[in-house]
Amino acid sequence: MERIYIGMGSNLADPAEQLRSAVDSLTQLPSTALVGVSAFYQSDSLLPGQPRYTNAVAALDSTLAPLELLDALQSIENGQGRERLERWGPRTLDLDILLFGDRLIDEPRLKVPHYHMQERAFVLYPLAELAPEDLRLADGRTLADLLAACPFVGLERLSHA
Ligand code: PH2
Ligand code: MG
Ligand code: MG
Repeated sequence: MERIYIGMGSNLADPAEQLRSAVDSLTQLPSTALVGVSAFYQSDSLLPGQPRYTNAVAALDSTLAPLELLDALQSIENGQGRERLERWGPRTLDLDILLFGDRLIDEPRLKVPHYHMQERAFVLYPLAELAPEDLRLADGRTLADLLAACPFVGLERLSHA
């Protein structure tokens, strides 16, 4: 059993509803328990000219293998109308494996920890609602270190429901 953190994001077709529906699907995953979901946060897209994103983080305990979980997450994305037209295009649903226990994964389909999560406020602040501040990332920095280096700027915390 490993603790897994999933970054969730949407900037199309009622983003908060997309995230709620994704959480529902996470509860249906085999060999997996949903441990918690952060509040939802809104922020501007990293790419200008796109609608604002709604983001959240979910914590799972699972015995699935990383690529099994990735397949399951991609099928949830696809089930919610995700179209892969361009890298970083607007999307109905993005489910990213941020952390998978303390594993370092470097495979063509899956890199963990998720790239750039260390400096993204829309990942770190929701993650901090679920994970201990002494959680250590691969480079030795703790979540508390990363938060201290990442101002809470441009984020709007929404209520949960
Ligand atoms: N995801 C992207 C690109 N830009 N911006 C915000 N605010 N939130 C995201 O999740 C996000 C983004 C590609 O995955
Ligand atoms: Mg993403
Ligand atoms: Mg993604």
